[in-house]
Amino acid sequence: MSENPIPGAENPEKLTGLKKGEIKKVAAGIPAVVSALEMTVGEAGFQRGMKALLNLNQKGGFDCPSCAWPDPDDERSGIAEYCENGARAVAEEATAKKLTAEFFSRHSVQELGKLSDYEIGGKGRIAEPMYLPAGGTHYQPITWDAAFARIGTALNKLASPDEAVFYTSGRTSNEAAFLYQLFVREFGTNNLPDCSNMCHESSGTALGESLGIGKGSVTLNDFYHAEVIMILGQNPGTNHPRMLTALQKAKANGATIISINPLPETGLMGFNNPQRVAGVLGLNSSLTDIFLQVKINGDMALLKAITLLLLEEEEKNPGTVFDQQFIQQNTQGCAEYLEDLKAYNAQQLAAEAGVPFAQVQEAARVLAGKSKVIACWAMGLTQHKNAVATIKEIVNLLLLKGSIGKPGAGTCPVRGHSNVQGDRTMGIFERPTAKFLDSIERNFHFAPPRGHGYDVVECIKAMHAGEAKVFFALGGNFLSATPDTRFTAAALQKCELTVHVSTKLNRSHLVHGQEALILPCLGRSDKDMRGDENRFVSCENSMGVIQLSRGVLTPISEHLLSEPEIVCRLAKATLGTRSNVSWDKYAADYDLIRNDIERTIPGFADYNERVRQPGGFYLPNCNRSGAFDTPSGKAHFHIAAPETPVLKPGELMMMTIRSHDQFNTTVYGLNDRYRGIYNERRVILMNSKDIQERGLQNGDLVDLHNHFDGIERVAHQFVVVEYPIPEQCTATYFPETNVLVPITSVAEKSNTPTSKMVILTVKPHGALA
Ligand SMILES: Nc1nc2c(c(=O)[nH]1)N[C@H]1C(S)=C(S)[C@@H](COP(=O)(O)OP(=O)(O)OC[C@H]3O[C@@H](n4cnc5c(=O)[nH]c(N)nc54)[C@H](O)[C@@H]3O)O[C@H]1N2
Ligand SMILES: Nc1nc2c(c(=O)[nH]1)N[C@H]1C(S)=C(S)[C@@H](COP(=O)(O)OP(=O)(O)OC[C@H]3O[C@@H](n4cnc5c(=O)[nH]c(N)nc54)[C@H](O)[C@@H]3O)O[C@H]1N2
Ligand SMILES: [Mo]
Repeated sequence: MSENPIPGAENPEKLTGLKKGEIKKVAAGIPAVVSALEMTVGEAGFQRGMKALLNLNQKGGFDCPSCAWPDPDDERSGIAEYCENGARAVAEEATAKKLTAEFFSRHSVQELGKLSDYEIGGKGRIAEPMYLPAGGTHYQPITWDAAFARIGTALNKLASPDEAVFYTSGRTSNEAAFLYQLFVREFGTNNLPDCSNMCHESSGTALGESLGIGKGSVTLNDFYHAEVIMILGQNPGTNHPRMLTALQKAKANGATIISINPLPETGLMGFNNPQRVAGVLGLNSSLTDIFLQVKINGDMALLKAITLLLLEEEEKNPGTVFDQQFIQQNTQGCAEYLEDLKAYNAQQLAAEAGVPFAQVQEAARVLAGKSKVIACWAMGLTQHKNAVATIKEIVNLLLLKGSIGKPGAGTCPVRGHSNVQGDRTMGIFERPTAKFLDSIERNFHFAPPRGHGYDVVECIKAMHAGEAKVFFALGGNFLSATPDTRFTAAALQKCELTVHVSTKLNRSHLVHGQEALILPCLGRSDKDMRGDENRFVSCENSMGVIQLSRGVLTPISEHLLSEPEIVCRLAKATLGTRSNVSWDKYAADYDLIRNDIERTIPGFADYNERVRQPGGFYLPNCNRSGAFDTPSGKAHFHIAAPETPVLKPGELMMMTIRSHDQFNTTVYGLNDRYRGIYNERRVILMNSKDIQERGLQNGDLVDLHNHFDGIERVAHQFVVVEYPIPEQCTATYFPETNVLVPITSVAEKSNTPTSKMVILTVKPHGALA
């Protein structure tokens, strides 16, 4: 059995009462607009809510905190360039409800831990700094000065700077992220784990090794010139709704869309564009032309099957399918890759992937005749043991088609958090390059540590082993987002001090170290006033565009600080006269932070001037200009075999995914409208045959068991929902099932938890293990 449950660490294993509806055929349209408006206005009040929505993603307004999909470079929708889920993310932040010291004096930490994530999130914005002393039962107010002094003392007492860990979630602005890593490195460690470690780390690793840059190569404009768009392991209807608008336009321009997913996700299948009259009136367009319903992690086998069919066609008619000139001039390892590929059998690969061979042939036929291909992917690919190899397989296919570095073609890892890509650009990385550290050293005149720091999984293990003692988080909800909840909760409890810079209350505040602090900060939609100036910060979207973000709402409390100010005061309190950096200067004037980013990080020339231009500016991207920043200067083919897990009798594969009503660990509601699931999050989507084989029925109550590494992990009380998902595959929502994701099951090279591949046995609720 994994560690004993720690009070407050998990969502209560309580059911809320499933109501089943139909799986929706189209996404968005009127219901989405209505639901978004209702929520924003309901949470924030009419004036506040409308003000926020009217400024969302407008040039000069604030960047939507919901995802990293780019805004159009040219015209933006007059009403609001937002989607239902963007509006909900804003509603969460713009809420008029607030948590003051009085709230915390009325509710003990233990009592709050008994609430569900949905209930916790609904409590409101944290309104003042709060402190939980050792042995305390209730958070109590603390002044900002005393809070920073407390952290400084705890950090300076450590035997080594490496005993502290500094986590970042992806909503942090470029300015705050740059200062944060600068402080952490001057303090003396590279322990900078971030949410990216659990998210697109596999993409960064694969693309870096194959193409010389860890970011995608396409711009939004490329979508409008593409001939084929492949979408693998992504549910844009829920998680990147504005992407559907781009896909719709691409399709109108003639692109064929191939979707690869175990689930027929509503947004991919059909889409109503709420920004257009036709969409609001309910006229829908189907998006996907070819749907390949792979088994979980069948992607590598499927990609190889497609590529093998392409190779056969190319051999019959040389020069008609592959771009031989591109391959010759720009790549290395092609001949070896094709040699290896020939050893496979396409029909067997298709069977392994679980996709009918005729459909694979159809996809190959489409790809054979086209030369401008975009591949998009997200968590369905990155959170697997062989994620890096699978993403390299996508690159192999694009390289054969010469589909990188020309208009209408390229790589598109669709990022999650709205500034997760920017945080990495700013140096939030536990394994910084020597070039980056040299630049820090040159510009700031201190010697940054050179050894690698901890990523997310490593830092959990270090805290669990007592080797890391202070945990600091700039945003996020570490406990609920990370794997193996019981193990992680025990790890956090072993810390001397846990600190969270947060907008809203979450479970990570409730399972804490001996002492704990919550530091409340301004969110994206909040005004950041200094004198009568409303200051702005900047972010980088999924396609490398840097744009300013300026809030419009009056903060709910005068006690909130901006993230850059928090970092400056933390640095001063910790480093004092030891520091070479003028922290006061940065806190007073963000232009000075941007000037120093410009000096330190390539691509930011004239940062202050260009960020003020409407729409911002693009960072340089070697792939986009046809170059590959690898040691050889060439793009690399990589060879790897598909890895189909061998399931023991009775075992199933489980992917942990997002419902429509959540943003990661923030639960907006209990519905997953597109999948026809209402009022319940404790569900397991199963194939009808798997249900029958276990003597179960639709609606039965089951417990989920995982036995990885000889440890038993159990999550109780899930309702069986019959769903069109391939046999042996199941799906549940995170964070509820993070108790089942083993901390020791990670992707090769990227160390990302394998959140899309948990091996399960499903038993009637209450049955003995
Ligand atoms: N509204 C909203 N927006 C969000 C978020 C949110 O929680 N809510 N989160 C943000 C963040 S941080 C991120 S990273 C993104 C996440 O965006 P997504 O990656 O779309 O999120 P998931 O729900 O994890 O969906 C994974 C998709 O992959 C499929 N899948 C699972 N396993 C496999 C597999 O083995 N192969 C294939 N081909 N497909 C598979 C699932 O069926 C599902 O459609 O969204 C961002 N935007
Ligand atoms: N099983 C499973 N686990 C997963 C995933 C999965 O698919 N399956 N997905 C993984 C992925 S892709 C990601 S990115 C991680 C997400 O991991 P995190 O980024 O750590 O989690 P979030 O839920 O996005 O963080 C929400 C909290 O951020 C705080 N917050 C919101 N806005 C702001 C702000 O502007 N400033 C500050 N300082 N705080 C703010 C609020 O207090 C809120 O409670 O989860 C990962 N975990
Ligand atoms: Mo993410």
